[in-house]
Amino acid sequence: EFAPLTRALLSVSDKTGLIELGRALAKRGVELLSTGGSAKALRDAGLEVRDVAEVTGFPEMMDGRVKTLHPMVHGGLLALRDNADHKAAMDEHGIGPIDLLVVNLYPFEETVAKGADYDTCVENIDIGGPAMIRAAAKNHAFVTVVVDVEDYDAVIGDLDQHGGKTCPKFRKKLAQKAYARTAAYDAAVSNWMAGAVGIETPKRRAVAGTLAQSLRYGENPHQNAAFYVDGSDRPGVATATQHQGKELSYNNINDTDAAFELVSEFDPAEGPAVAIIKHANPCGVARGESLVEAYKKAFDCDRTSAFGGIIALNQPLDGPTAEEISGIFTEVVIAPGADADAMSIFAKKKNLRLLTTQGLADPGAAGMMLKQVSGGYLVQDKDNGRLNADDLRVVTKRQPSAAEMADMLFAWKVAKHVKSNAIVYVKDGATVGVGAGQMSRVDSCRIAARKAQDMAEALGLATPLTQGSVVASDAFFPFADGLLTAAEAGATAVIHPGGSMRDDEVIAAADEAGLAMVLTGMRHFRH
Ligand code: 93A
Repeated sequence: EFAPLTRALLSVSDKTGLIELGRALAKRGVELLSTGGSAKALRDAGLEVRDVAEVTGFPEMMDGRVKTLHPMVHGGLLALRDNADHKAAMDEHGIGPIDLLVVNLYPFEETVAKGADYDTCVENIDIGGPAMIRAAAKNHAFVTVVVDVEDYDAVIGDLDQHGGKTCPKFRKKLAQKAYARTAAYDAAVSNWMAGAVGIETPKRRAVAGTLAQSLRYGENPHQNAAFYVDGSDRPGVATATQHQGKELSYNNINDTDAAFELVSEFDPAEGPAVAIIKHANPCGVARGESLVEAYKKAFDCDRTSAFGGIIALNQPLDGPTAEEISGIFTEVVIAPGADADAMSIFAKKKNLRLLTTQGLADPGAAGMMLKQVSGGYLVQDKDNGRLNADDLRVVTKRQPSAAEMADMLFAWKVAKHVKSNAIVYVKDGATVGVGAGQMSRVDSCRIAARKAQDMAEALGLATPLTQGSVVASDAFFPFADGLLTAAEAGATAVIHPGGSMRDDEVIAAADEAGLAMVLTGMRHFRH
């Protein structure tokens, strides 16, 4: 039969709540054992404490590196209380049981985060703490282990509920949490060391997450979900400040990320740009003379889809743009800042979430992407490929005009952020048709052109905006059909990677249709 708690060992770096816990335990007749600083804190509060050094018969030594690593401690934690041999060993060596272990570890993660030097980080690797935690957790049939200040109250509550014992289910839960803590701690140490010895492995990134937010649900309400952050301080959805509106959902975070990464492709020095995202795909991206003009142009690409969208700006939100955005229902706006006018306009829109960042994302920065498949993970570098006009090869008889070239580079940047097969029509620095996520490229060409046609009707235009546009394709045209569809829609220039077996056929078709075509030699699949 499991006996009431008799002895607790408290050894904590974070002394929050320690005195209260010590008092509550002492009041319930539990003897307190403790290490240097923890013992002092308890004693200063007037509590009776036994030093671990007295129990082990060894002083804490080597700057505290060896304080609890001793059979008098580990025997007390690991002994099976219902095993005759274990009992005999305890009697023979005078080992007393330790029924409750309360430890929080040397603040290794905080020390690294503070930018401490190498030796200081090493000195903050806790050895004795994890050893005790793992021992107590292994022996959860008899021992209660606490690694989180947040659990102190629950332990006292449990003791009271069970007449001075803890409940087996609760001990098991705490043991699991204890192993999660030591695993995360060791992961933090190995990540830091990987950095220190210059290893930048996918695995290193994959284990580097900490829970930032428990989400209400995932992509759908029956899916549980959470948001983990990797500790990076780069501008983005993970580090943005939310000024108003309810918590972001799983889909909001995904879409906001897509919007912000896309708009960050557009250097603010070259003027304002706006991206509107729905279901992780852009339904409008534009540059403008002003931010509000850029927004209007982006909105006019596909007004239907923009409803309930997520908007990203490459410049701080201003009053006129905020006013214009307020005209329809929008889920989230993310921008590198917002002025007072904009803030007061948005304040009236309680449901609209406004997020501000410290600058834009760096589209050229290295990063990792992680995707789960059944039975494993796919890990790859982030697609940070970028082009300059000099990388392009014109393959048609007709050279593109300067205006076509500018629009093609714009379309190419957008296509990188559209789910494959991606087709993007652009005119005068604004998308005018986006075809996303189709299994055949020609369908993406058709859908994008059809949507442009629909918008022309809605806006009362004589011809769709694809007339005189350019078109970008995220991968090569395997046949001439997609290209011819684009030409029919009125595109005059085409940008794509090239590299198809039928490039010659595709180029000949372009020449015949009088199109200008440039090859990038780089592909931007995105799935
Ligand atoms: O340096 S250690 O790895 N060696 C040990 O034997 C040991 N035992 C407990 N660190 C050790 N601890 C850690 O000391 C605990 O995990 C806790 O974080 C800290 C509490 O020290 P103090 O009570 O002196 O403030």
